Amino acid sequence: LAVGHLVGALISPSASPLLAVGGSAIDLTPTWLKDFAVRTFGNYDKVVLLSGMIAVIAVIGVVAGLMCRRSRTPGLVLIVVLGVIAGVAVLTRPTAGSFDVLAPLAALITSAGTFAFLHRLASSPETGEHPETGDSAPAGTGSARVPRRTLLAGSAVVAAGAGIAAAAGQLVAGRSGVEASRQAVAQIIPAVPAPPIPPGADFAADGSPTFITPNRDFYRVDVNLTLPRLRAEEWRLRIHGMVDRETTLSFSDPTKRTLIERPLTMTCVSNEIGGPYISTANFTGVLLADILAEAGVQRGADQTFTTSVDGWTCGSPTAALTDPSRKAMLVIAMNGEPLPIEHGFPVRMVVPGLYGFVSGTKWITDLELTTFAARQAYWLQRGWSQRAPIKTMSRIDSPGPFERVSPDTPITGIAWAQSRGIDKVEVRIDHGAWQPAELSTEVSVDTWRMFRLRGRWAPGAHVRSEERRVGKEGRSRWSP
Ligand SMILES: Nc1nc2c(c(=O)[nH]1)N[C@H]1C(S)=C(S)[C@@H](COP(=O)(O)O)O[C@H]1N2
Ligand SMILES: [Mo]
Repeated sequence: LAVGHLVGALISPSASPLLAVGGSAIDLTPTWLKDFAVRTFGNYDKVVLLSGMIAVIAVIGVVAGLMCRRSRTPGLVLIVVLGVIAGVAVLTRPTAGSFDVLAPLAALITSAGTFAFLHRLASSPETGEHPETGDSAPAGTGSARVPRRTLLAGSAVVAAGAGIAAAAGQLVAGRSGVEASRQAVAQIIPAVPAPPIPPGADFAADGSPTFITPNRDFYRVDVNLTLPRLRAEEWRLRIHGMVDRETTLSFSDPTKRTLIERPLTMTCVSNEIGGPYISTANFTGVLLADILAEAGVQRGADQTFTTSVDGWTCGSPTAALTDPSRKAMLVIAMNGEPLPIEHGFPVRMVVPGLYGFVSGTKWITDLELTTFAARQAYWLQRGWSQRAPIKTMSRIDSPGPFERVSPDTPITGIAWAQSRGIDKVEVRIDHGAWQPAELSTEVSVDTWRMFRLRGRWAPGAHVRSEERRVGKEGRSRWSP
């Protein structure tokens, strides 16, 4: 596995057998299981998946070892079976190239060779285990101890070799030049900068989030076990399908256009009540409405189907991208710096008012005008909605669950209804009367709004509930 990972790192991020099998597992996971994993492990879901895979392979290895006391055939068969699974996983990744197969092949050959070598050491007549009978030689006899030591030494050398290969693989993968390419991007200065965030835009001193989320704290959701490696100078965006003029953009293209910067709140549909998958940043980019107008969208192209460099796909309603008041963007910078790699470097899409899975394509490389009838994107194939406008929601941030606070601690939180805006938030304690909360200064209808309720609370345990009301949309309520 380690050798396969190293060879894979030299070829492409998805060629590593371990990562390819993990990626396929993510794509094949039924939605209920994926929801369970996100709910239970949160941002650690990928670590849990990879650790689980390694644990399963270790158990298979132990079982195989026990089966090979008499003959090495079961072990070799198992290696070939695992090798074929890895080969199939690698070759069926959406971005697989023909060289990718070298990684699982290297893993298979190395595994077979290593296994044969260790099996010979283990079954040489002087070792403790006798291959014919499986009996142990009497402990402490000189003839048994020395070869057993040889076997242990052989295993240690193999383990060390694997460790070095795995570490080298990680090192090579990390040195792909993407961070260097990101550092080399000249400072991105928007022609139309975002207005300064007004005082009173958050209640951070009383426990709400800060209005702008620093990049390192911005929530991250994607199906990637490894980050794609796409350098700015290699980036191309092909615009095609139901358009009058096909075009291909390169990275110098957006930087030459009028760059606008604006604060937007992004949200993930997988965010649970009280959950963390919501953040706000100042995004800099170009308006998709302009780019699509240049390409000339043909009548009937109701879906804009975008693909990222690793093959993930996304279907957005074209009307939301061409509507100039919506201000959907191709984004190249976030909070004043080039997009962080995990947030889509070099270019991503952001559309206010739509959940990320139908609008937020990171590492975008292909944009096709088509119809909803013609193509189904990644999450639609897995049972999620075709059109996914962000719903009105809220979250109480402070006091936290089971927190002990003084009786006059303010209750603070956030409410959001991107593209419509928040008019009012009401809070109630236990099952008392609804009380209107104070709202933070509104920055735009596309960003979250903070609320705060001051008062003096009676000692003891309380439950909190809140109500949001947004324009014409009416009320919705729950008790988190
Ligand atoms: N290439 C790619 N883009 C993607 C995704 C993905 O899995 N792959 N996930 C989407 C989802 S579900 C969300 S909510 C947003 C999250 O963007 P962020 O990680 O920058 O917060 O990215 C979207 N873009
Ligand atoms: Mo999402």
